[in-house]
Amino acid sequence: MTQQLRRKRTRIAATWSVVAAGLAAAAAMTMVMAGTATAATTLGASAAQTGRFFGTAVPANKLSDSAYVTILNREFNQVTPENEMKIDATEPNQNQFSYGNADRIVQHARSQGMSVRGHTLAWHSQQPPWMQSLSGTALRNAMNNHITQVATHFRGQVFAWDVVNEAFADGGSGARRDSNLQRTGNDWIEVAFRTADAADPNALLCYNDYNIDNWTDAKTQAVYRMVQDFKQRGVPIDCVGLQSHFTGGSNYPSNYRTTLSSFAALGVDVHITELDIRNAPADAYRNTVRDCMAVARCKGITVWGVRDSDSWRSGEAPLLFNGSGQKKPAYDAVLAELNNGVPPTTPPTTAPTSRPPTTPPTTPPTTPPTQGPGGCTATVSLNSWQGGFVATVRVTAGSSGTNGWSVSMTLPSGAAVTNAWSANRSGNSGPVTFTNVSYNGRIAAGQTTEFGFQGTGVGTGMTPTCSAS
Ligand code: G2I
Repeated sequence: MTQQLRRKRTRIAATWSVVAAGLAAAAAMTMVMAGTATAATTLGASAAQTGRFFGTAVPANKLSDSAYVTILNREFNQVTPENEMKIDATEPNQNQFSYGNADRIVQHARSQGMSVRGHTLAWHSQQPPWMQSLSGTALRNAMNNHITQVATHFRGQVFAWDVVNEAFADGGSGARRDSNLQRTGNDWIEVAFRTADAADPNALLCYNDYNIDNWTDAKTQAVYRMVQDFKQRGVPIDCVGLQSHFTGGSNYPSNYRTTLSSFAALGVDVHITELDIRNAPADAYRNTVRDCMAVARCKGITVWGVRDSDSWRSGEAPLLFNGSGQKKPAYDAVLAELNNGVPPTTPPTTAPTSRPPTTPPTTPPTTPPTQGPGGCTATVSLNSWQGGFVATVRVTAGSSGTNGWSVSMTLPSGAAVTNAWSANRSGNSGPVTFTNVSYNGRIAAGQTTEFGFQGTGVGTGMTPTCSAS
């Protein structure tokens, strides 16, 4: 890839981090300074406070299950199609592509402001029969064509791809897994990454595998060395996905955090991509989430299903909701840990730079104006993505400062506010008004404060008006 494209991706990813950190910082400030806000009450909102995602695998056929969709929409801010983006689903016949079910999941996610992880472009498993029968150059070309077509189709809608899935062998060998793809040549993985990068230079490109959770396992070490090698040689890899299926024979390892931080230290993000834990013990879930929160580049967690009855291993009841859709003890443990997190990246200058104290400060953080009202102005800046946006609103006091302020604007048709911070809100579509919270009503002459809100739809074209008291 060109350096230009490389920088582009880095910039976009960084923008997201800053937005996320701003969200986190704003939430933290609200908690600390106003003393009124409470911790977020859903998994996705809690993860978003620290710029992370909390998602789930979603199969298309569950989108018509209203009990399922209620939980999905309420709790999660990221989805991974469980099977619908796999090779057999998207290219059932060679060069005939089929995106119906994957598109349905993506559309649902976008309508809810959820991000989408793409899973997966190159894998030895779930290949359609035509691909299973190919080898050599014909297979290599087919792989590249598949990656190009699928990554292009979902460009702008998928923020991260599992480009290559499960390419290493189990056991102590540290070797590549034997497969038809591997037999096309050892460079097939890096070729897959370069091909994906050319098709979608803005998506984060991940290597994804299971049983790479225990730092001392040969398989973990082998994947680590591959990522290290890719980074050294400039192969475009941005992230490692640890599936973290602590089901079957696998358990949460006590050195899990070492694994997460070791991968992160190579300069890649870490995603926990398919988490489930046999019988869902609260402790193991708590430890897993705590480890992620402790590693700045652990950017999110995806559980492999919503309710136990949705799990590929339903017999182990490994998820956060029971078959009736009720929260299990593991849910409470996960939520508590997500609410304990610190921002993963450096917050903006107005934000606290370290873990916020748990008690509110006794003095207000801004200088009270000596007189007022003297008017105010407001400007809005946007960070947008497909299906949603974060608006940051800057309020500037006029010549005599403010004791309180109110900012009104009209949202474009189809846009709606999902949450706001550092301001009280009335309305969520069309005309909306934000007023100061207790700690940021007083602004000295010429000084500023900021609040923000997140929305679905397109947020461009909002013109805020400010009035002071
Ligand atoms: O096996 C668990 C996961 C391991 N990591 C990669 C993931 O992609 C994988 O997901 C599972 C899905 O959860 C299953 O739903 O992948 C399986 C296939 O490898 C999926 O199972 C398949 C069944 O084997 C098919 O018989 C079935 O038609 O699901 C298909 C759709 O329900």
